[in-house]
Amino acid sequence: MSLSTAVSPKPERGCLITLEGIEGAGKSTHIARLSALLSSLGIAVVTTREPGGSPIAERIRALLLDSANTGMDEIAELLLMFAARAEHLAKTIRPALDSGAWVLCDRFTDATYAYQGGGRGLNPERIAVLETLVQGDLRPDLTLLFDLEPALGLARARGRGAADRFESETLHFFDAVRAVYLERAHASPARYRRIDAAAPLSVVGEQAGQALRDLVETRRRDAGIESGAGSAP
Ligand code: Z5A
Repeated sequence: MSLSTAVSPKPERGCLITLEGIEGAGKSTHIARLSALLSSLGIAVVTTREPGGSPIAERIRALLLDSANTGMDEIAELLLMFAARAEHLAKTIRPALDSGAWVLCDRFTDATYAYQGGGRGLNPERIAVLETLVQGDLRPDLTLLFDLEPALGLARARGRGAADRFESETLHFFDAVRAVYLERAHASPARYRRIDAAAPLSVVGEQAGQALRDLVETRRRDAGIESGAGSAP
């Protein structure tokens, strides 16, 4: 018996899709609907978030968001973001992608460039070093950028109650965060889809859904699979 007949083929790696944007842009609202959309197309999906997404990473998240930790050193904050990400990748994201599932992640490394780079003013080259250390060559296949005026996003988010350590930042901080997101999207248009997050919920949902359908279509075409619900890419 030849070995090849006994081994099932390795599943094609899933896609990593990240949702980015400032506070209150609508990422958490839309992630569940996007997951349902992918499932309806016959794709296994894992939804997750950063910082967090695995037991140790969630404990690091609690440290990072705790408003009692005001004044945390900026490099410590950067390293904690990547420590959480290393755990998240090892325990959740890579196993899911390797099994062929698609991963929908509420924030990823673009948030580090935007918040620690733009907001805190850290050098993006330092962030890039950590990105390579922690991720190797893994990058998102698609990033949905929910773009919004910070004043509107903060008004939405602050309507929810007590602010965490990031929500307590100034409008100036969030302007800098948004500027980096927009620069990055402009620099790599093939990876990003900018979505006008000030539009009504249904319009935002339709734009985000279309971006995912386009990616599914591309993957199926590349794999030589006829398009249509029910057939995994
Ligand atoms: N952070 C970082 O600094 N560096 C990093 O590398 C990473 C993260 C990964 C995580 O906090 C913090 O960590 C984050 C950046 C930092 N802090 N900030 N700022 P989080 O996960 O708790 O916070 P978030 O990601 O910003 O979640 P959010 O505030 O909940 O935002 P959202 O998920 O985009 O918004 P939402 O919850 O879907 O919507 C907010 C409200 O607006 C809600 O009532 C919706 O019904 C409403 N909404 C949403 N869309 C619309 C539209 N289109 N019309 C009307 N109303 C709407």
